[in-house]
Amino acid sequence: MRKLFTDIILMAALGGLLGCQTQPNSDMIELNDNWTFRQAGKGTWLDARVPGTVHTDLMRHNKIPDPYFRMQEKEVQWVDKTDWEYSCRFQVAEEFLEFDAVTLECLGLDTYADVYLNDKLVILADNFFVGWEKEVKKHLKPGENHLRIFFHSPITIGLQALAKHKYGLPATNDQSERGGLGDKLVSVFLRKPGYHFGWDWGPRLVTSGIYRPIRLQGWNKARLTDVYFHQDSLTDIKAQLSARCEVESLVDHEALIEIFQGDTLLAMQEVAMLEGKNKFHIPLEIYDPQLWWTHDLGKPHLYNLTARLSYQRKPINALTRKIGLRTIKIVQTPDKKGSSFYFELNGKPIFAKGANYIPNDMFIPRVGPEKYQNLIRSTVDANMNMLRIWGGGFYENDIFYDLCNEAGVLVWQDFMFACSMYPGDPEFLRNVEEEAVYNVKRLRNHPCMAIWCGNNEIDVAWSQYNEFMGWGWKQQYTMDQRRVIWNTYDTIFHKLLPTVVGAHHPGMFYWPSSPFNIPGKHANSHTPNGDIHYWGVWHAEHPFSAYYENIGRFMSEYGFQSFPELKTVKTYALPEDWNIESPVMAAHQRSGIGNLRIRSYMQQHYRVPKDFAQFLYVGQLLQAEGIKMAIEAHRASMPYCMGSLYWQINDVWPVASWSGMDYYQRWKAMHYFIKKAFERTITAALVKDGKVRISVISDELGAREGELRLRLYDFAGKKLWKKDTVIQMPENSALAALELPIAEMCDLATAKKVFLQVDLYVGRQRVFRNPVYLTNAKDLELPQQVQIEKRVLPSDEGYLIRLSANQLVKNVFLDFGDEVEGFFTDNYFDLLPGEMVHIVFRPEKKGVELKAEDLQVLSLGDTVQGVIQ
Ligand code: BMA
Repeated sequence: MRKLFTDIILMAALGGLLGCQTQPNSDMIELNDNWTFRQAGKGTWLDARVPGTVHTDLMRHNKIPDPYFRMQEKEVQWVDKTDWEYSCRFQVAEEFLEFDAVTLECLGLDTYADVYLNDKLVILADNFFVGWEKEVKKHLKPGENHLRIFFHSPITIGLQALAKHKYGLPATNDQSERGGLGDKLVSVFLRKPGYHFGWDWGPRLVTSGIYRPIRLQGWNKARLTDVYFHQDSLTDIKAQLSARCEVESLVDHEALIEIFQGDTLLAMQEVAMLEGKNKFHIPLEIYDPQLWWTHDLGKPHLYNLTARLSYQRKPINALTRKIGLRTIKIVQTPDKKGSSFYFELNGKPIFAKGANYIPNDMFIPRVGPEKYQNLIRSTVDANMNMLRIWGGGFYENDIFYDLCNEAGVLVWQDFMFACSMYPGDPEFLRNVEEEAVYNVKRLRNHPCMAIWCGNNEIDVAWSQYNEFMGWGWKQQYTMDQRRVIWNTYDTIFHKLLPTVVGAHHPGMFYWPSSPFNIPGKHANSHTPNGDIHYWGVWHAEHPFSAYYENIGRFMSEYGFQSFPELKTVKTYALPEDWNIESPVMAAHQRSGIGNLRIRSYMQQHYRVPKDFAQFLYVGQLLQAEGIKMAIEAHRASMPYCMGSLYWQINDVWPVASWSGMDYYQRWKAMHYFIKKAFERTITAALVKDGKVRISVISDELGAREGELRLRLYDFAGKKLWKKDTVIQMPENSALAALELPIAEMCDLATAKKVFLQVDLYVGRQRVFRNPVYLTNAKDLELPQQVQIEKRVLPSDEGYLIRLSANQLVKNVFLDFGDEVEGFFTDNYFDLLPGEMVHIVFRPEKKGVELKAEDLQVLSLGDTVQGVIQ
């Protein structure tokens, strides 16, 4: 049995590929059909879906209720405490057994699985994050064969491991109580996604199952098992690469390896294979290289490269990879304050704009390609160039990285460790090392890969070098236990993982933890090195303006919660639950302080609506305004700060959380606000201490002259004051452009009835518009019952919506009601008096007929009637 690296391998039956022949030298039998399952040893066999999970199979047969609905999560907690069996009978033709070798490939098993082929134990799996393979020809027979997989309860395995370890280990988000385990935290002993055991945005659903495809691979003589196109050097003239090929051979023999770009032969080499595993490095060159860029800086050009293995002059198999030519590094140059921390792509410093990313579901196999496509499309649409795959989930499916490659989005990749300490027995360390090698090899060809990071927040949580910092973990242990726990941490994150990255992804930057400062010192909310997670806003109740005071070199986490919109709430809560304190709503709010925080910040900024739907809406505006301010603050501190990744872009289920898009991928107000705040050129305004401070930020790669045109209007559109200022915008820069005392524009009473329109012009073109309010939203005297002119016209993309009003309509929320699903190109925006706004609505289903009367409009002015005093 071996851990397998094949889920991006394209083992072509080379009948037609790059040459012609009659007898295929490899062939595949997919084993994803005809599966049945049952509780181990009990009950009847029911049909099962592969790839899938026990929970989703049980749901399909109505054996368990949908755990996402109301509080039904409770009712399914028994599922992870029993063993499950999956069984599949399949046919093998006599000719298939003529192959020299047949390999059984299981690309993903969740998690402790014994695989039997015709009653022979062939694989003993113990890690979710890797694939498995085994040569099984001798166990197969012509005709019917039988595959059976026994899944041990992960909880049982975890409890055994915990008992053996003698004392527990910290795992802050493991909701053991909810799983009926009291204080027994088992997640840390299992190499399985941490979030399955609960998180502060997710339920506890500890899955089992065959979560990636299974197949039999027949092959002759030899096969390529891996190819890595390592970029040795890159100039304007050429890229020098080496194709690092791994070949498994059944014979000692000569063979030929050729490298093609499309149909063009780039390199070839005769190789002498020995029986067993072989490694060959084949140099190749690509002239006039087209570089891979993030979408905001250029084109993400990809090359299709194929390595082909021939035996006795006949091609026998091939592997194809899409690669990109680019240099990526992290620049840490010492300066007066500390040292820089920024990504440099093809020699250009980039400000990383993006978000943290968690899995898209508790049940990973049911996330289809559309969900991934929509996620990456929404990333690009919102002007983001980086996503961080956070360490409590899983190393994503290939499609995620493929889409990032194509879209020009960089990936910050955590290893799968988060907010926990881990055991250090040799068996666990061996397992971690195999997992790291497997995934580094699987992901290293992707040009989107920008950094490998050891873990999420463990360095700061344990706080080895400062007794008074951290999350209070180490104080629970004896000095001996502390030494052991830290030594294990040190071994995994400072030795094992960087060694694996160095060996298998040479040149790629490794960062021990996020956040991380410098060796021997931990990150806090303003350390001048490395990255920072700033949670003072939210956890410590700092005001939003504190985003301007807690800035580091790279802000890799900060966030603020909101509820999803009512349409989404309706999928899990009945009308009688529509109160954020109801048990059902509370079950979909997993942060203990969540509701408290939302309420207290809302009281500071808005009038708190009594109406539930309006409360959800205002909550979304609150989140959007807060995170917009964070992004503006970070960008205004460029180049000191060179990255801003908010927590978190998506959700695993319908829930109140820090997400910008909910579980159904509906954009929250925040995602629309982020899209604007991440535009290449923006203005940012901070209203504080009776002044408006305006910054101009440009990510353009060239210097420009611009003009700031400021206009103060009342809510009926009457101009009260103006100022124009010419500004110089150097390339990639943030400029503190203006500081205006409010008193210079208007008196305090008027400040409640006006907005400052900040327009930035370059030449004749307006490149950014930002309406700025001089008081808190709750103090604004918003016009009531404003007449909005609405037009809804059929267009190529769906519908064109035209809106205008003669008075300000703040934070217009458009919706076509529960029956019509679709996407608005803008929403939650301020409709300024006299301005005509054009928006496109793309209905999900073609053929829906929509009219202006169908368009529902809610605005902030509508919410001030029924407020909680
Ligand atoms: C961050 C993350 C997560 C968590 C989030 C919200 O620190 O790393 O662990 O979900 O905070 O609390």
